[in-house]
Amino acid sequence: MGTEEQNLPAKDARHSRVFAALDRFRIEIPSWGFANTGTRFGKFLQPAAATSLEEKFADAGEVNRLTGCTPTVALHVLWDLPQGESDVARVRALEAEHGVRAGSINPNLFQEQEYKFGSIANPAPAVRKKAIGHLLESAAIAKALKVRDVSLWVPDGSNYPGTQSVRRRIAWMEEALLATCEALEETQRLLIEYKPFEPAFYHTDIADWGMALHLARVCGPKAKVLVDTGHHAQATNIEQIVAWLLHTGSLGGFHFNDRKYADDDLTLGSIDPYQLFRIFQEMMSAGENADADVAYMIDQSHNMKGKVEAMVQSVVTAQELYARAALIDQKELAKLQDACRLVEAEELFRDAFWTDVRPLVRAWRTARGLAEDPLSALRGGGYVERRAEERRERNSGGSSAYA
Ligand code: LRH
Ligand code: MN
Ligand code: MN
Repeated sequence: MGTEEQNLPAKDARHSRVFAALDRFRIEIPSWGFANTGTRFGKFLQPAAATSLEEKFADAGEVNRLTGCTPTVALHVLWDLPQGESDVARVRALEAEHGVRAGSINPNLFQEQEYKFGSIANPAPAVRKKAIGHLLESAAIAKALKVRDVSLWVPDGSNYPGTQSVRRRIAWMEEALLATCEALEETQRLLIEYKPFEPAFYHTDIADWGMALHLARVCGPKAKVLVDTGHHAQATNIEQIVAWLLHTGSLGGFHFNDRKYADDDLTLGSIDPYQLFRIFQEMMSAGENADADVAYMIDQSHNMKGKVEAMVQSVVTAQELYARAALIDQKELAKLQDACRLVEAEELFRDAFWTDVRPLVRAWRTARGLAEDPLSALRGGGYVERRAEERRERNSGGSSAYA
């Protein structure tokens, strides 16, 4: 028996659970993960980075071709759709050309000069009106593209105690989000993303899941909460938040990334793969269909790794951790939990995490006609090199701080 086969769990229930899990697993990739990004200290440009919506779609199509599980690409309105609704025809043509569809529509309330003191929570009525206008335009784009989710992160907050009324800002946000939800079709959703810090460092207007959940409830059933794994204080028990959001029927989706310190947006599982495993396990413990209406999305933007390579790496990592979580026999685990057989329960949990599922995931890919190893297929296919040739000139602006 080859080592590959020795590593496979016996052809049993575990094996078919993993295949079924991989068959249903889909994860959305962000357009901005293919573009040059940086830190507040500067950008390092990459010759193959995408500089237009066309190039982002091409890269997203390549990732989907290699992995078979990323059929949609998240779009950021100001970065990707500068003409608003008039960009719809352009998106449609790109979808047909590259075999990936537009995914969640992300309004952008953090770039305009007027938003220095906030967007939908700005004390100035005229600024709030402009921000609501952008949310309504984003909802209209989502409608025109027949996309289900508008995925909203509100960057508002303040930097010093006493400089803003937290309570009045809550009421302004309720008004803006309610108006946005009213503009959505019954089948569409507003996903409300929370974050406790950055760009504001004293208070953020939607700092945690409790605040996001309150706003979602004000808006009604179309609004749900979005959990970005990088948006928590260190040591927060994220899977417990997931459990509560599942219990209350208010989990809309995830932005997955990894981090060591803050909202680092590193590739998935690069620092703490056990964290993502625990989230997937929490989802699976709620039943096979628990994630049917939960959008799994990647929100990463790493500066040093090649963009397409980093995206493939993250997608493959997500598949592997999802597969590992699928190894757990949920009924058996529940029995052990009920009997308070702590060590056995923990070992069942840990055993799944420590099982090398890579041979099984490779076998699944082969069975589904996909590249056995997407990362080496990417390297072997020369896609990045070809794109670097075409894009080099557009990416040769040098690296400058605050570009
Ligand atoms: C904010 C955030 C949000 C934005 C993205 C670019 O930190 O996570 O989701 O849309 O980064
Ligand atoms: Mn995010
Ligand atoms: Mn973030």
